[in-house]
Amino acid sequence: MAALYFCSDDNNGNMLRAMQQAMPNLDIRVWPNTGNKLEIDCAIVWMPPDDFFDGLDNLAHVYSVSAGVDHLLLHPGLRHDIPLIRLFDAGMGDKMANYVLYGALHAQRCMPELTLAQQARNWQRTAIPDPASVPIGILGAGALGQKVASHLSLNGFPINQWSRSAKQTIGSHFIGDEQLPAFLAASQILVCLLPLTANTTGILNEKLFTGLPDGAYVINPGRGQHLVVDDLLKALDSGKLKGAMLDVFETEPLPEDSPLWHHERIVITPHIAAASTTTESAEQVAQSMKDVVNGTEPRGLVDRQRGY
Ligand code: NDP
Ligand code: OXD
Repeated sequence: MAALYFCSDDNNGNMLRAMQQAMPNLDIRVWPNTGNKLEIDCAIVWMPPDDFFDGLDNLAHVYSVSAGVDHLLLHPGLRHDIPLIRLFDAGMGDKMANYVLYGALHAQRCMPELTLAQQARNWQRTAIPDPASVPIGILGAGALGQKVASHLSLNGFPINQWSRSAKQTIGSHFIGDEQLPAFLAASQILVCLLPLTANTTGILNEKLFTGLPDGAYVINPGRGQHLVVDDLLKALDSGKLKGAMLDVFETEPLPEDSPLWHHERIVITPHIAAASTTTESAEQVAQSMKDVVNGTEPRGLVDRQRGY
């Protein structure tokens, strides 16, 4: 048994070392040094290149060093019958909670307006609303959505959460397309923590923005393809939305000529909302491998039908 490893942003090798420490008896090969490809029966990856899976004819499992698996579901070289196992929180929850809190405070403290006032040297004393009067709607109530909800709630914001299925959440919970309009109408700040699937691609669009209260603020650390950029720009320019904070983009790095870079009401971060912790990631991969060997379903097994 051998594993083939590739993590696109593991520049200092910390993730690889954590994997080696957590699985000292596993033969971990680092792409492109594959050795005999037929000995490889699993892959540990984040954003593998298009030819990564070529010739891995005995590949049986893929472990994604990420929460989102869209990069694998859409990978041109990965067979559709190979089970995918993803990370579940793995240190991302706390970081994501702080990222979203930062964006929420930016909106609640009227920073989009105050930043413009500063540029105009305008001493614009603005009445700051209490967090209790700024409800936040979170699209997604999974591993990250729930962590974010608790953190925002502890900071005084009322919470709405939206998901596909019923579950116990903090604040008010809305389910499915039928309850989406009520959820949106009640959300002054909207956070997207959905996985990218056929159903969620382009969900942050003109129709959805229209359903939000006037002057709402959008935070997207989900995936770039959730957002229809032109619709966002129109909603910002018309004043329907007062601002947005974006961490993820359809093309990353965000191209230099993107209009998003220069928009005065948009805060951009380069997909750094929540990196997973190396030790927790490696321990989860090791545990999932044990589960597979023991015939137990690993916690992060992806349901390919659902797309997450
Ligand atoms: P989970 O799979 O744990 O949660 C996903 C949530 O979305 C679930 O509550 C699910 O509903 C809900 N959902 C999925 N599809 C729909 C739909 N069609 N309608 C309504 N609700 C839906 O994912 P995580 O919380 O672990 O991660 C969420 C996403 O965050 C990742 O997929 C990734 O894209 C992004 N991410 C971004 C990072 C960054 O640094 N920017 C870091 C990590 C993740 P239900 O509960 O009913 O299944
Ligand atoms: C993830 C991410 O999905 O980092 O884990 O975006």
